[in-house]
Amino acid sequence: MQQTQPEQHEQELEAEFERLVADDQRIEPRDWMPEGYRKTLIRQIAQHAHSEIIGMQPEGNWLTRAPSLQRKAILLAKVQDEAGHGLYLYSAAETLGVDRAELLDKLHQGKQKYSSIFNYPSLGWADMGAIGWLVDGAAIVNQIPITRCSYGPYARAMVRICKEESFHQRQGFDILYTLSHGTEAQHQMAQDAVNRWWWPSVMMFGPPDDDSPNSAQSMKWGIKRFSNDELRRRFIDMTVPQAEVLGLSLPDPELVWDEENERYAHGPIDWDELYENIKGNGPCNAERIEHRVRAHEQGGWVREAANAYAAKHGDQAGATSGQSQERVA
Ligand code: BYC
Repeated sequence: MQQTQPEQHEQELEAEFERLVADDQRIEPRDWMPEGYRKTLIRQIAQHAHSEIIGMQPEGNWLTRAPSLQRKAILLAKVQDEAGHGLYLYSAAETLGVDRAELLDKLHQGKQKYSSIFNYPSLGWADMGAIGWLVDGAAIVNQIPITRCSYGPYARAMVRICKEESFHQRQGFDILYTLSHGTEAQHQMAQDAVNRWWWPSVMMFGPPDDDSPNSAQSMKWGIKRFSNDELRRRFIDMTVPQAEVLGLSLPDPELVWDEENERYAHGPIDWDELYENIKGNGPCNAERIEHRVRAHEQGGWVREAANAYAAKHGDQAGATSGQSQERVA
């Protein structure tokens, strides 16, 4: 059967897309892309952006209770970085033709996800150390490969984000090191926080490979470069020696060096805990969304003022653009 001209054109565009991906070049916003690729990116980038802004909550909880002015200033800078990461990522998602206001509505209505890790409570100051060391440590392992993602705006956003995450991880390590080498009570605080954040951090990488419906296609498209299990393994291998330097143990008696495979073997992961969390039944899911919706409503006047200012000054990138009614997330 003979092809119509539009069909032939579509095939050429698809071949060009596949060539760019195979050559490890970047797809840019105006390039043709398959609809599934666009949807997958919007899903992942939106979840990533939501994780950054929801991730401000467990630490925001401790800003007023930091033990010194210096610790407070550092934590404040870290939480502000996270807001910034959210903004880069919402901007990256907007290059795919969605509106950030629509993404935020989906987050608020529970129609889009954010990382499971932020549904755990931060119960003490040492949790700031454990979040920095383990959660940001896991984030770095997951995000460095995304600097090579096939979609240009996402990959470029990740370069700066990863640099900032390194500082975040380092500050967490420093908090834990100080506590671990302080009084016996401080050492116990650090150990307790690590005990509570270890398994959730291991789970952050997502379900095991044989239960990860999106991985195969995302890897073919160069959105993901490594599987969930591979990144999890790298995180564990990187973290165990750091725990030794901290003088803290990890809560897994089966964590031993496996000589033959040159990696750490670990105990069983409680996948039911992850699936329940993702379904909305983790310890803090409801609290996180309630807080987020309240903050959004209370910030409404800021968005109105920014839009009014942009309209007054004829700023095409502001409220006057049909693209986004809401420039301030
Ligand atoms: N939590 O097929 P799979 C940060 C979902 S923030 C919740 O493997 P995929 C920081 C998954 O979405 C860093 N949901 O999916 C901020 C999928 O559901 P849908 C956050 C999860 O996408 C502040 C389903 O399970 N990082 O560092 O191929 C302070 C099946 O999974 C989770 C990112 O967002 C989870 N843990 O792989 C401190 C990184 N895992 O969408 C630190 C970017 C899986 O089909 N994202 N699900 O309904 C990714 O790399 C990938 O999306 C994932 C999942 C590896 C997370």
